[in-house]
Amino acid sequence: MGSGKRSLIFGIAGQDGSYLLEHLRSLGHEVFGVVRRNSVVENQQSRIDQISDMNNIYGDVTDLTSIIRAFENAKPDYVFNLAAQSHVRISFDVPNYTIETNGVGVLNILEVIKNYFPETKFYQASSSEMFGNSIDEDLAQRETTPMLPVSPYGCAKLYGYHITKTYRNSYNLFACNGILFNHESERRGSNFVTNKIAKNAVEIFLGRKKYLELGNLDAKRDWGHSKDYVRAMVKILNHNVADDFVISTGKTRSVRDFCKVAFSYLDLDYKDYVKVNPKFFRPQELHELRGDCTKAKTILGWTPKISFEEMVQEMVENWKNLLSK
Ligand code: F7E
Repeated sequence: MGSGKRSLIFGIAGQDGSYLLEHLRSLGHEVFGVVRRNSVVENQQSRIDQISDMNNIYGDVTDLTSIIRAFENAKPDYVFNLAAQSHVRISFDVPNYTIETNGVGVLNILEVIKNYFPETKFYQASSSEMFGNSIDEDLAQRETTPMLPVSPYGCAKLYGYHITKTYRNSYNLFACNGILFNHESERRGSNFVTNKIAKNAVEIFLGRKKYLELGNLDAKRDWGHSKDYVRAMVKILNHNVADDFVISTGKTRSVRDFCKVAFSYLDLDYKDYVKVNPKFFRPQELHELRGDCTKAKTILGWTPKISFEEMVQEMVENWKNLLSK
């Protein structure tokens, strides 16, 4: 049974976009998506091929006319902006592009909402990377923690965060930020550390590789599952007031810890295979993240359901299935 609601997702072909599409469908929404053109057509929609329909259009958040076209096509009640240059290290290589997409892209969507679709509810994918190395006394980050980003990615996301709040307060729009900590799954790109570890561990297990090269093994992140986090996005827009929420697990683990768990599923000791290569260091590192999502738990009734161990196992199993074919 349809809910009569219409949702538009910018970035529908990404990890979160694909899970959000499935979740919104399960809630009875009609879902529309914007995908970016990719020279390898198979890469364009690989995550949503199985679930895709005719409701996707080509577009880009840096291309205002394509945004307007997407809105006219979808006539959305809800808009989710998940479109981004999402790799923090690569943002040092393509800073202008990152700012244009992750910063100005948000403004472009907000301008369309303000001028033509002011009743539309808007979700902005903000990020824990905005905190940089700023940390509260209890070593956690929450909605009130000062934001001092340490990467072009973090700076661009901080602009997107503030412009969303500014448009909410200036024009009375229902515009919200989800401040999401790292979230992974088997659909995660394999140049992010979690899926890089999972993939390489399986390649080593299958005898196709001898070792895995990583950067900073002591960096700590608060890793949750993308499936849990897309549920939070919808809850944020279903709340009766527009607001900003941290979404996290509250637990922090190092890259080394991730290696330990992933390799152990294959009965391997990561210490025998993992090497540090400074090539993967960042010009500036964000050392530790641990999110306090008390506000989301209390106000939205959201809690993460998938454990860290289940998530790592899923990622390793996925590569085992793919690579042993
Ligand atoms: O790095 C360290 C690296 O690239 C995690 C994005 O979704 O979450 C993500 O950003 C940590 C960093 O994610 C390698 O230095 C070590 O400390 O998986 P990552 P990220 O940079 O935390 C935030 C919340 C977002 O919003 C972003 O869009 O792992 N690390 N060795 C490595 N990282 C990579 N990628 N590759 C390595 O070889």
